[in-house]
Amino acid sequence: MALKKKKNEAKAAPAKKVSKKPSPKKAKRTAKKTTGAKAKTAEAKKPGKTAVEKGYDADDIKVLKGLEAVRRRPAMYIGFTDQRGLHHLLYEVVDNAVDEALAGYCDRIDVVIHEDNSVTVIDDGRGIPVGKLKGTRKPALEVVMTTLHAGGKFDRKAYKVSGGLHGVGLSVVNALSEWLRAEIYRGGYKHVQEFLRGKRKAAMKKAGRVKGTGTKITFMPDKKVFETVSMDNDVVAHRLREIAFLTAGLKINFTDERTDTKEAFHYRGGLEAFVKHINRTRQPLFARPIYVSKTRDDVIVELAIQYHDGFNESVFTFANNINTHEGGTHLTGFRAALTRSINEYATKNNLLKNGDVGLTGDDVREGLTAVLSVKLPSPQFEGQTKTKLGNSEIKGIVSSVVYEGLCDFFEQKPPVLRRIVQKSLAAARAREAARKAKDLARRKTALDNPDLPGKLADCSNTDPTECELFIVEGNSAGGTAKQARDRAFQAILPLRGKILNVEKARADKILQNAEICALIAALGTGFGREDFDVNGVRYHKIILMTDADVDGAHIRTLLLTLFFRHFQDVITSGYLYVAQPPLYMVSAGKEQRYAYTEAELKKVVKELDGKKYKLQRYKGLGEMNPGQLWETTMDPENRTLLRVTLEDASYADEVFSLLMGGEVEPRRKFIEDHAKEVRNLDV
Ligand code: 0RA
Repeated sequence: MALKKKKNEAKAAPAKKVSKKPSPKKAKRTAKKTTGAKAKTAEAKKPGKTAVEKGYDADDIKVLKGLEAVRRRPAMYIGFTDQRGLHHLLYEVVDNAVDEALAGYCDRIDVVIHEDNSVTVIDDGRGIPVGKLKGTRKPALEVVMTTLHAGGKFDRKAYKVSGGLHGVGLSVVNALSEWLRAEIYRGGYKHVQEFLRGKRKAAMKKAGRVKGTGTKITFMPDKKVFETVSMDNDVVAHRLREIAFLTAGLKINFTDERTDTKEAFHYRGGLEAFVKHINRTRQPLFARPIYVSKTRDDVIVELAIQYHDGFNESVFTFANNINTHEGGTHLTGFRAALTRSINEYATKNNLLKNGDVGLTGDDVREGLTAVLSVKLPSPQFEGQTKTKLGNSEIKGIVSSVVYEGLCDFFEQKPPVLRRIVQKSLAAARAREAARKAKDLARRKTALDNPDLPGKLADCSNTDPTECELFIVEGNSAGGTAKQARDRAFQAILPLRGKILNVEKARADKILQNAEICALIAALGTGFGREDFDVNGVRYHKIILMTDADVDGAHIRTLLLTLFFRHFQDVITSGYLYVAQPPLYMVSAGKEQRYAYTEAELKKVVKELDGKKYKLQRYKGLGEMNPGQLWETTMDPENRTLLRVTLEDASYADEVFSLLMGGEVEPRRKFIEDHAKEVRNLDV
């Protein structure tokens, strides 16, 4: 789960960081950067030789201006200049190689992160064209690498990615790289060209004869642009595995020379293998996933589904290989078709009794694992993180393709249909029983009780937009937090020990858990399909504040899973945060400094050069006194909060089901793979 934390750090935009010592320096650095960029522009405009005199033509000037814009406003092209943006550079190159695979010309991609953080992507596709491009005096390679949106000249892609951050083009990768080297194998020759910050270093050269075709691109992300140039092994591996699942047969080899690790992703079964992979910790109801695939109106629809003996729904959707975490029209179409086809075939086969009123969407999705992938000509991405598919025509297309596919399948495999219907009926009965129990128990449960739980130390302000709720692990840290807080707008809810494993529980059982009931009452949102309403939320900042040790990480994962499963709108509304308590305090004489990461600790120690210092490792929040906790973690002026995205939470959910699932082997492997990070957390 250290992995989770790293991801978070990369993902969320920090709120204010004021007190951290390096920030004035950082500010200076940024200032320098800006003036630096300005100076350069000024230089280019300096009187003297004009661009034309120097041998540039109008096209060259356009090129320089285009890439200069990318360097000046990188976020406009890649979204962020933190680790997320960094990863986008790699994904852009990989996506281009995947396009070759989708066109049927490439079946292998090698990705290597080198020790100096530069990255190489090699594919065995056709190779970027190297001939002179019509209307220019340059090889196509150079145009592709130095011109914004040059892709249009080739129009290799049937399924363009627009609106999102993908598909920005190789020239953006080039512009944001300190250096880039392209090697093209094509027409019997190796061709090489190098670039510096988006500008060609020299003309493309032939460098010997070769057999076969392909492209090799090595780039060094620019330290002047990115906050960090070190890619996260886990995040990259996760994405490459996803791409391999989505592109059946494609071999992706991933080498990280920094850690001397290699992974190979190759799935002949594509989406079927993806679904089996997700269910690897669970007991499936039938061995082989149901698979549907069809192209209609230029839209490719692909779906694999398998039920398991648990209660959760795990549906992953993709549009043009982009993970649509926020769902969209393809998901809506799929859900409608699933409910309709199961109900129809259940009725047709007399599987519903007279008294049964029909299965609801919730009933047919209990214990469902599915992956839905669509490819469409011009996707529109919406939503907070631009991961929601908006094209309205897709709903009907997916719905009809899936409906027909499932009907065909049920026609051929009645035993599988029967098992699904049995499972859905069990879900329907449990839901009905829970509803009755709830009606009976109304007023008795914390759920409907307007009284706030006794453990909650509420704030005096009642305007949700100004209020914060800290969910704190353990009574002792809870006590410190209560003393530390600003009671006007900060509320504290201490949770005792481990909360319930929601992976294994239905709603009725969840409501018997005192900790969760206290949380529901404090949130004010209600709970469950009919009662939950994010508009009732009493705090617009809900902050998970857990210890920086294994237990703390575990509880955070559990809470993220709970929110992901049962309070999802709290996440999509942007109300859920993770607090960032410091890992270390370094005291030298009267001076006290905090370090929030291992890297920061190194820096602080270096800056104290020679001075005697004392190092304290905070294992738990309880080790800080109220003043320290306020100053480092709770004071809005000084703290760093990480906003949780749906992607973070769904990742936590995945990690969690792995850790809590019944299967021992995948769990053992996971713990082994991450043993080092876990140890780091618990020194
Ligand atoms: C433009 C046109 C063609 C291929 C490519 C670009 C291409 C780009 C990348 C980036 C990484 N690997 C790549 N492989 C190919 C089509 C070439 C043709 O028609 O022969």
